[in-house]
Amino acid sequence: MNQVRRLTQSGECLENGRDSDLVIPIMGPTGSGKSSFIRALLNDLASPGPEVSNGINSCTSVVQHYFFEPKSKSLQAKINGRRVVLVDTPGFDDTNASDLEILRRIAVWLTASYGGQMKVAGIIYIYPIFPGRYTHNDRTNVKVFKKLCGNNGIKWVTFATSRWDQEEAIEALEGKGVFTTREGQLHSHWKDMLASGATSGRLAKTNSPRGKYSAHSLLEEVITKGLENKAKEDEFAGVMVALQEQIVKKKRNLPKTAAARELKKKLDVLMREYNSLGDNETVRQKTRAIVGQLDELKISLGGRIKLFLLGNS
Ligand SMILES: Nc1nc2c(ncn2[C@@H]2O[C@H](COP(=O)(O)OP(=O)(O)OP(=O)(O)O)[C@@H](O)[C@H]2O)c(=O)[nH]1
Ligand SMILES: [Mg+2]
Repeated sequence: MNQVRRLTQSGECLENGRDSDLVIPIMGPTGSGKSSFIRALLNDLASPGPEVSNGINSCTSVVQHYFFEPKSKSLQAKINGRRVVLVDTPGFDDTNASDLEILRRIAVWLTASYGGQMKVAGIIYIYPIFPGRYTHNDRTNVKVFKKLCGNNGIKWVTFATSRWDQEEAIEALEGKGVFTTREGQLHSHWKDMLASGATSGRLAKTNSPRGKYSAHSLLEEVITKGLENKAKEDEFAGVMVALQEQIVKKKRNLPKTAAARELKKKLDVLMREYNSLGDNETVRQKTRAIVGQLDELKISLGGRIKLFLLGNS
């Protein structure tokens, strides 16, 4: 638990968790719509929701949980008095915090809440269907996410694409079926996880429980799937994600977890990219930030590269 205690110094966690809680972390890149999804669920219940930003900078900086009490009778019947805990997370590629810091904040919440015994009922990964390209960074972020979940966690994952409310407007400009085509392309990027039991869904920015791609129906699907993954008949199983299990049960330090090792690979590639851009102040700043993270992850860099990067500072 030392690792957990050390981690909690830099982050939030949920105190007084109940075994019966249905915990659902919401993950995905910065700006993908994680906080908007939670707001859409909470707004019509007049609860204070997470902050959402339409600026260019990342918005959510700490992991924060919200309790959701469904109005829908069918969902109420399914959860049968349990609390639904939605966990908003900051996305990788954040404007203000490094990927390693983001991973640390997520690890803190997952390991420190529920005395390290927390089991999630589902994990939602939100990615915007439009605009933008599926970049190398997007691919590596999903790889880190996959390692964070671990093999056991994959069947609890739902990939949700956001921004489906823009489909009609964009089709008018770019032709019929453009969103469906993009969705198919995303599914092919996620095919391994989809083949291993992850599912997918669509989201639109709406507060209406009856909206076409409503946050409510997606959440209901996720909870239904989570409750169906039973340990024994009539017993909710839940899953401990790999990141949590490796820190709590296997007592690994964060840098030794599979997710952090995957993150190292991403940083290595970024480092090579910046190195090839030549020597200027922006490149030096970016590479210094990456070197800091790699150092923390105990990557041994060739002395020559380090000298090249830091020698000019
Ligand atoms: N049209 C449309 N806009 C959306 C949708 N989801 C999110 N947005 C907008 O996208 C922007 C970013 O949304 P956020 O919910 O703050 O994204 P986030 O994933 O929480 O971002 P970080 O907190 O920075 O990690 C805001 O302007 C939202 O209004 C959607 O489904 N449709
Ligand atoms: Mg947010």
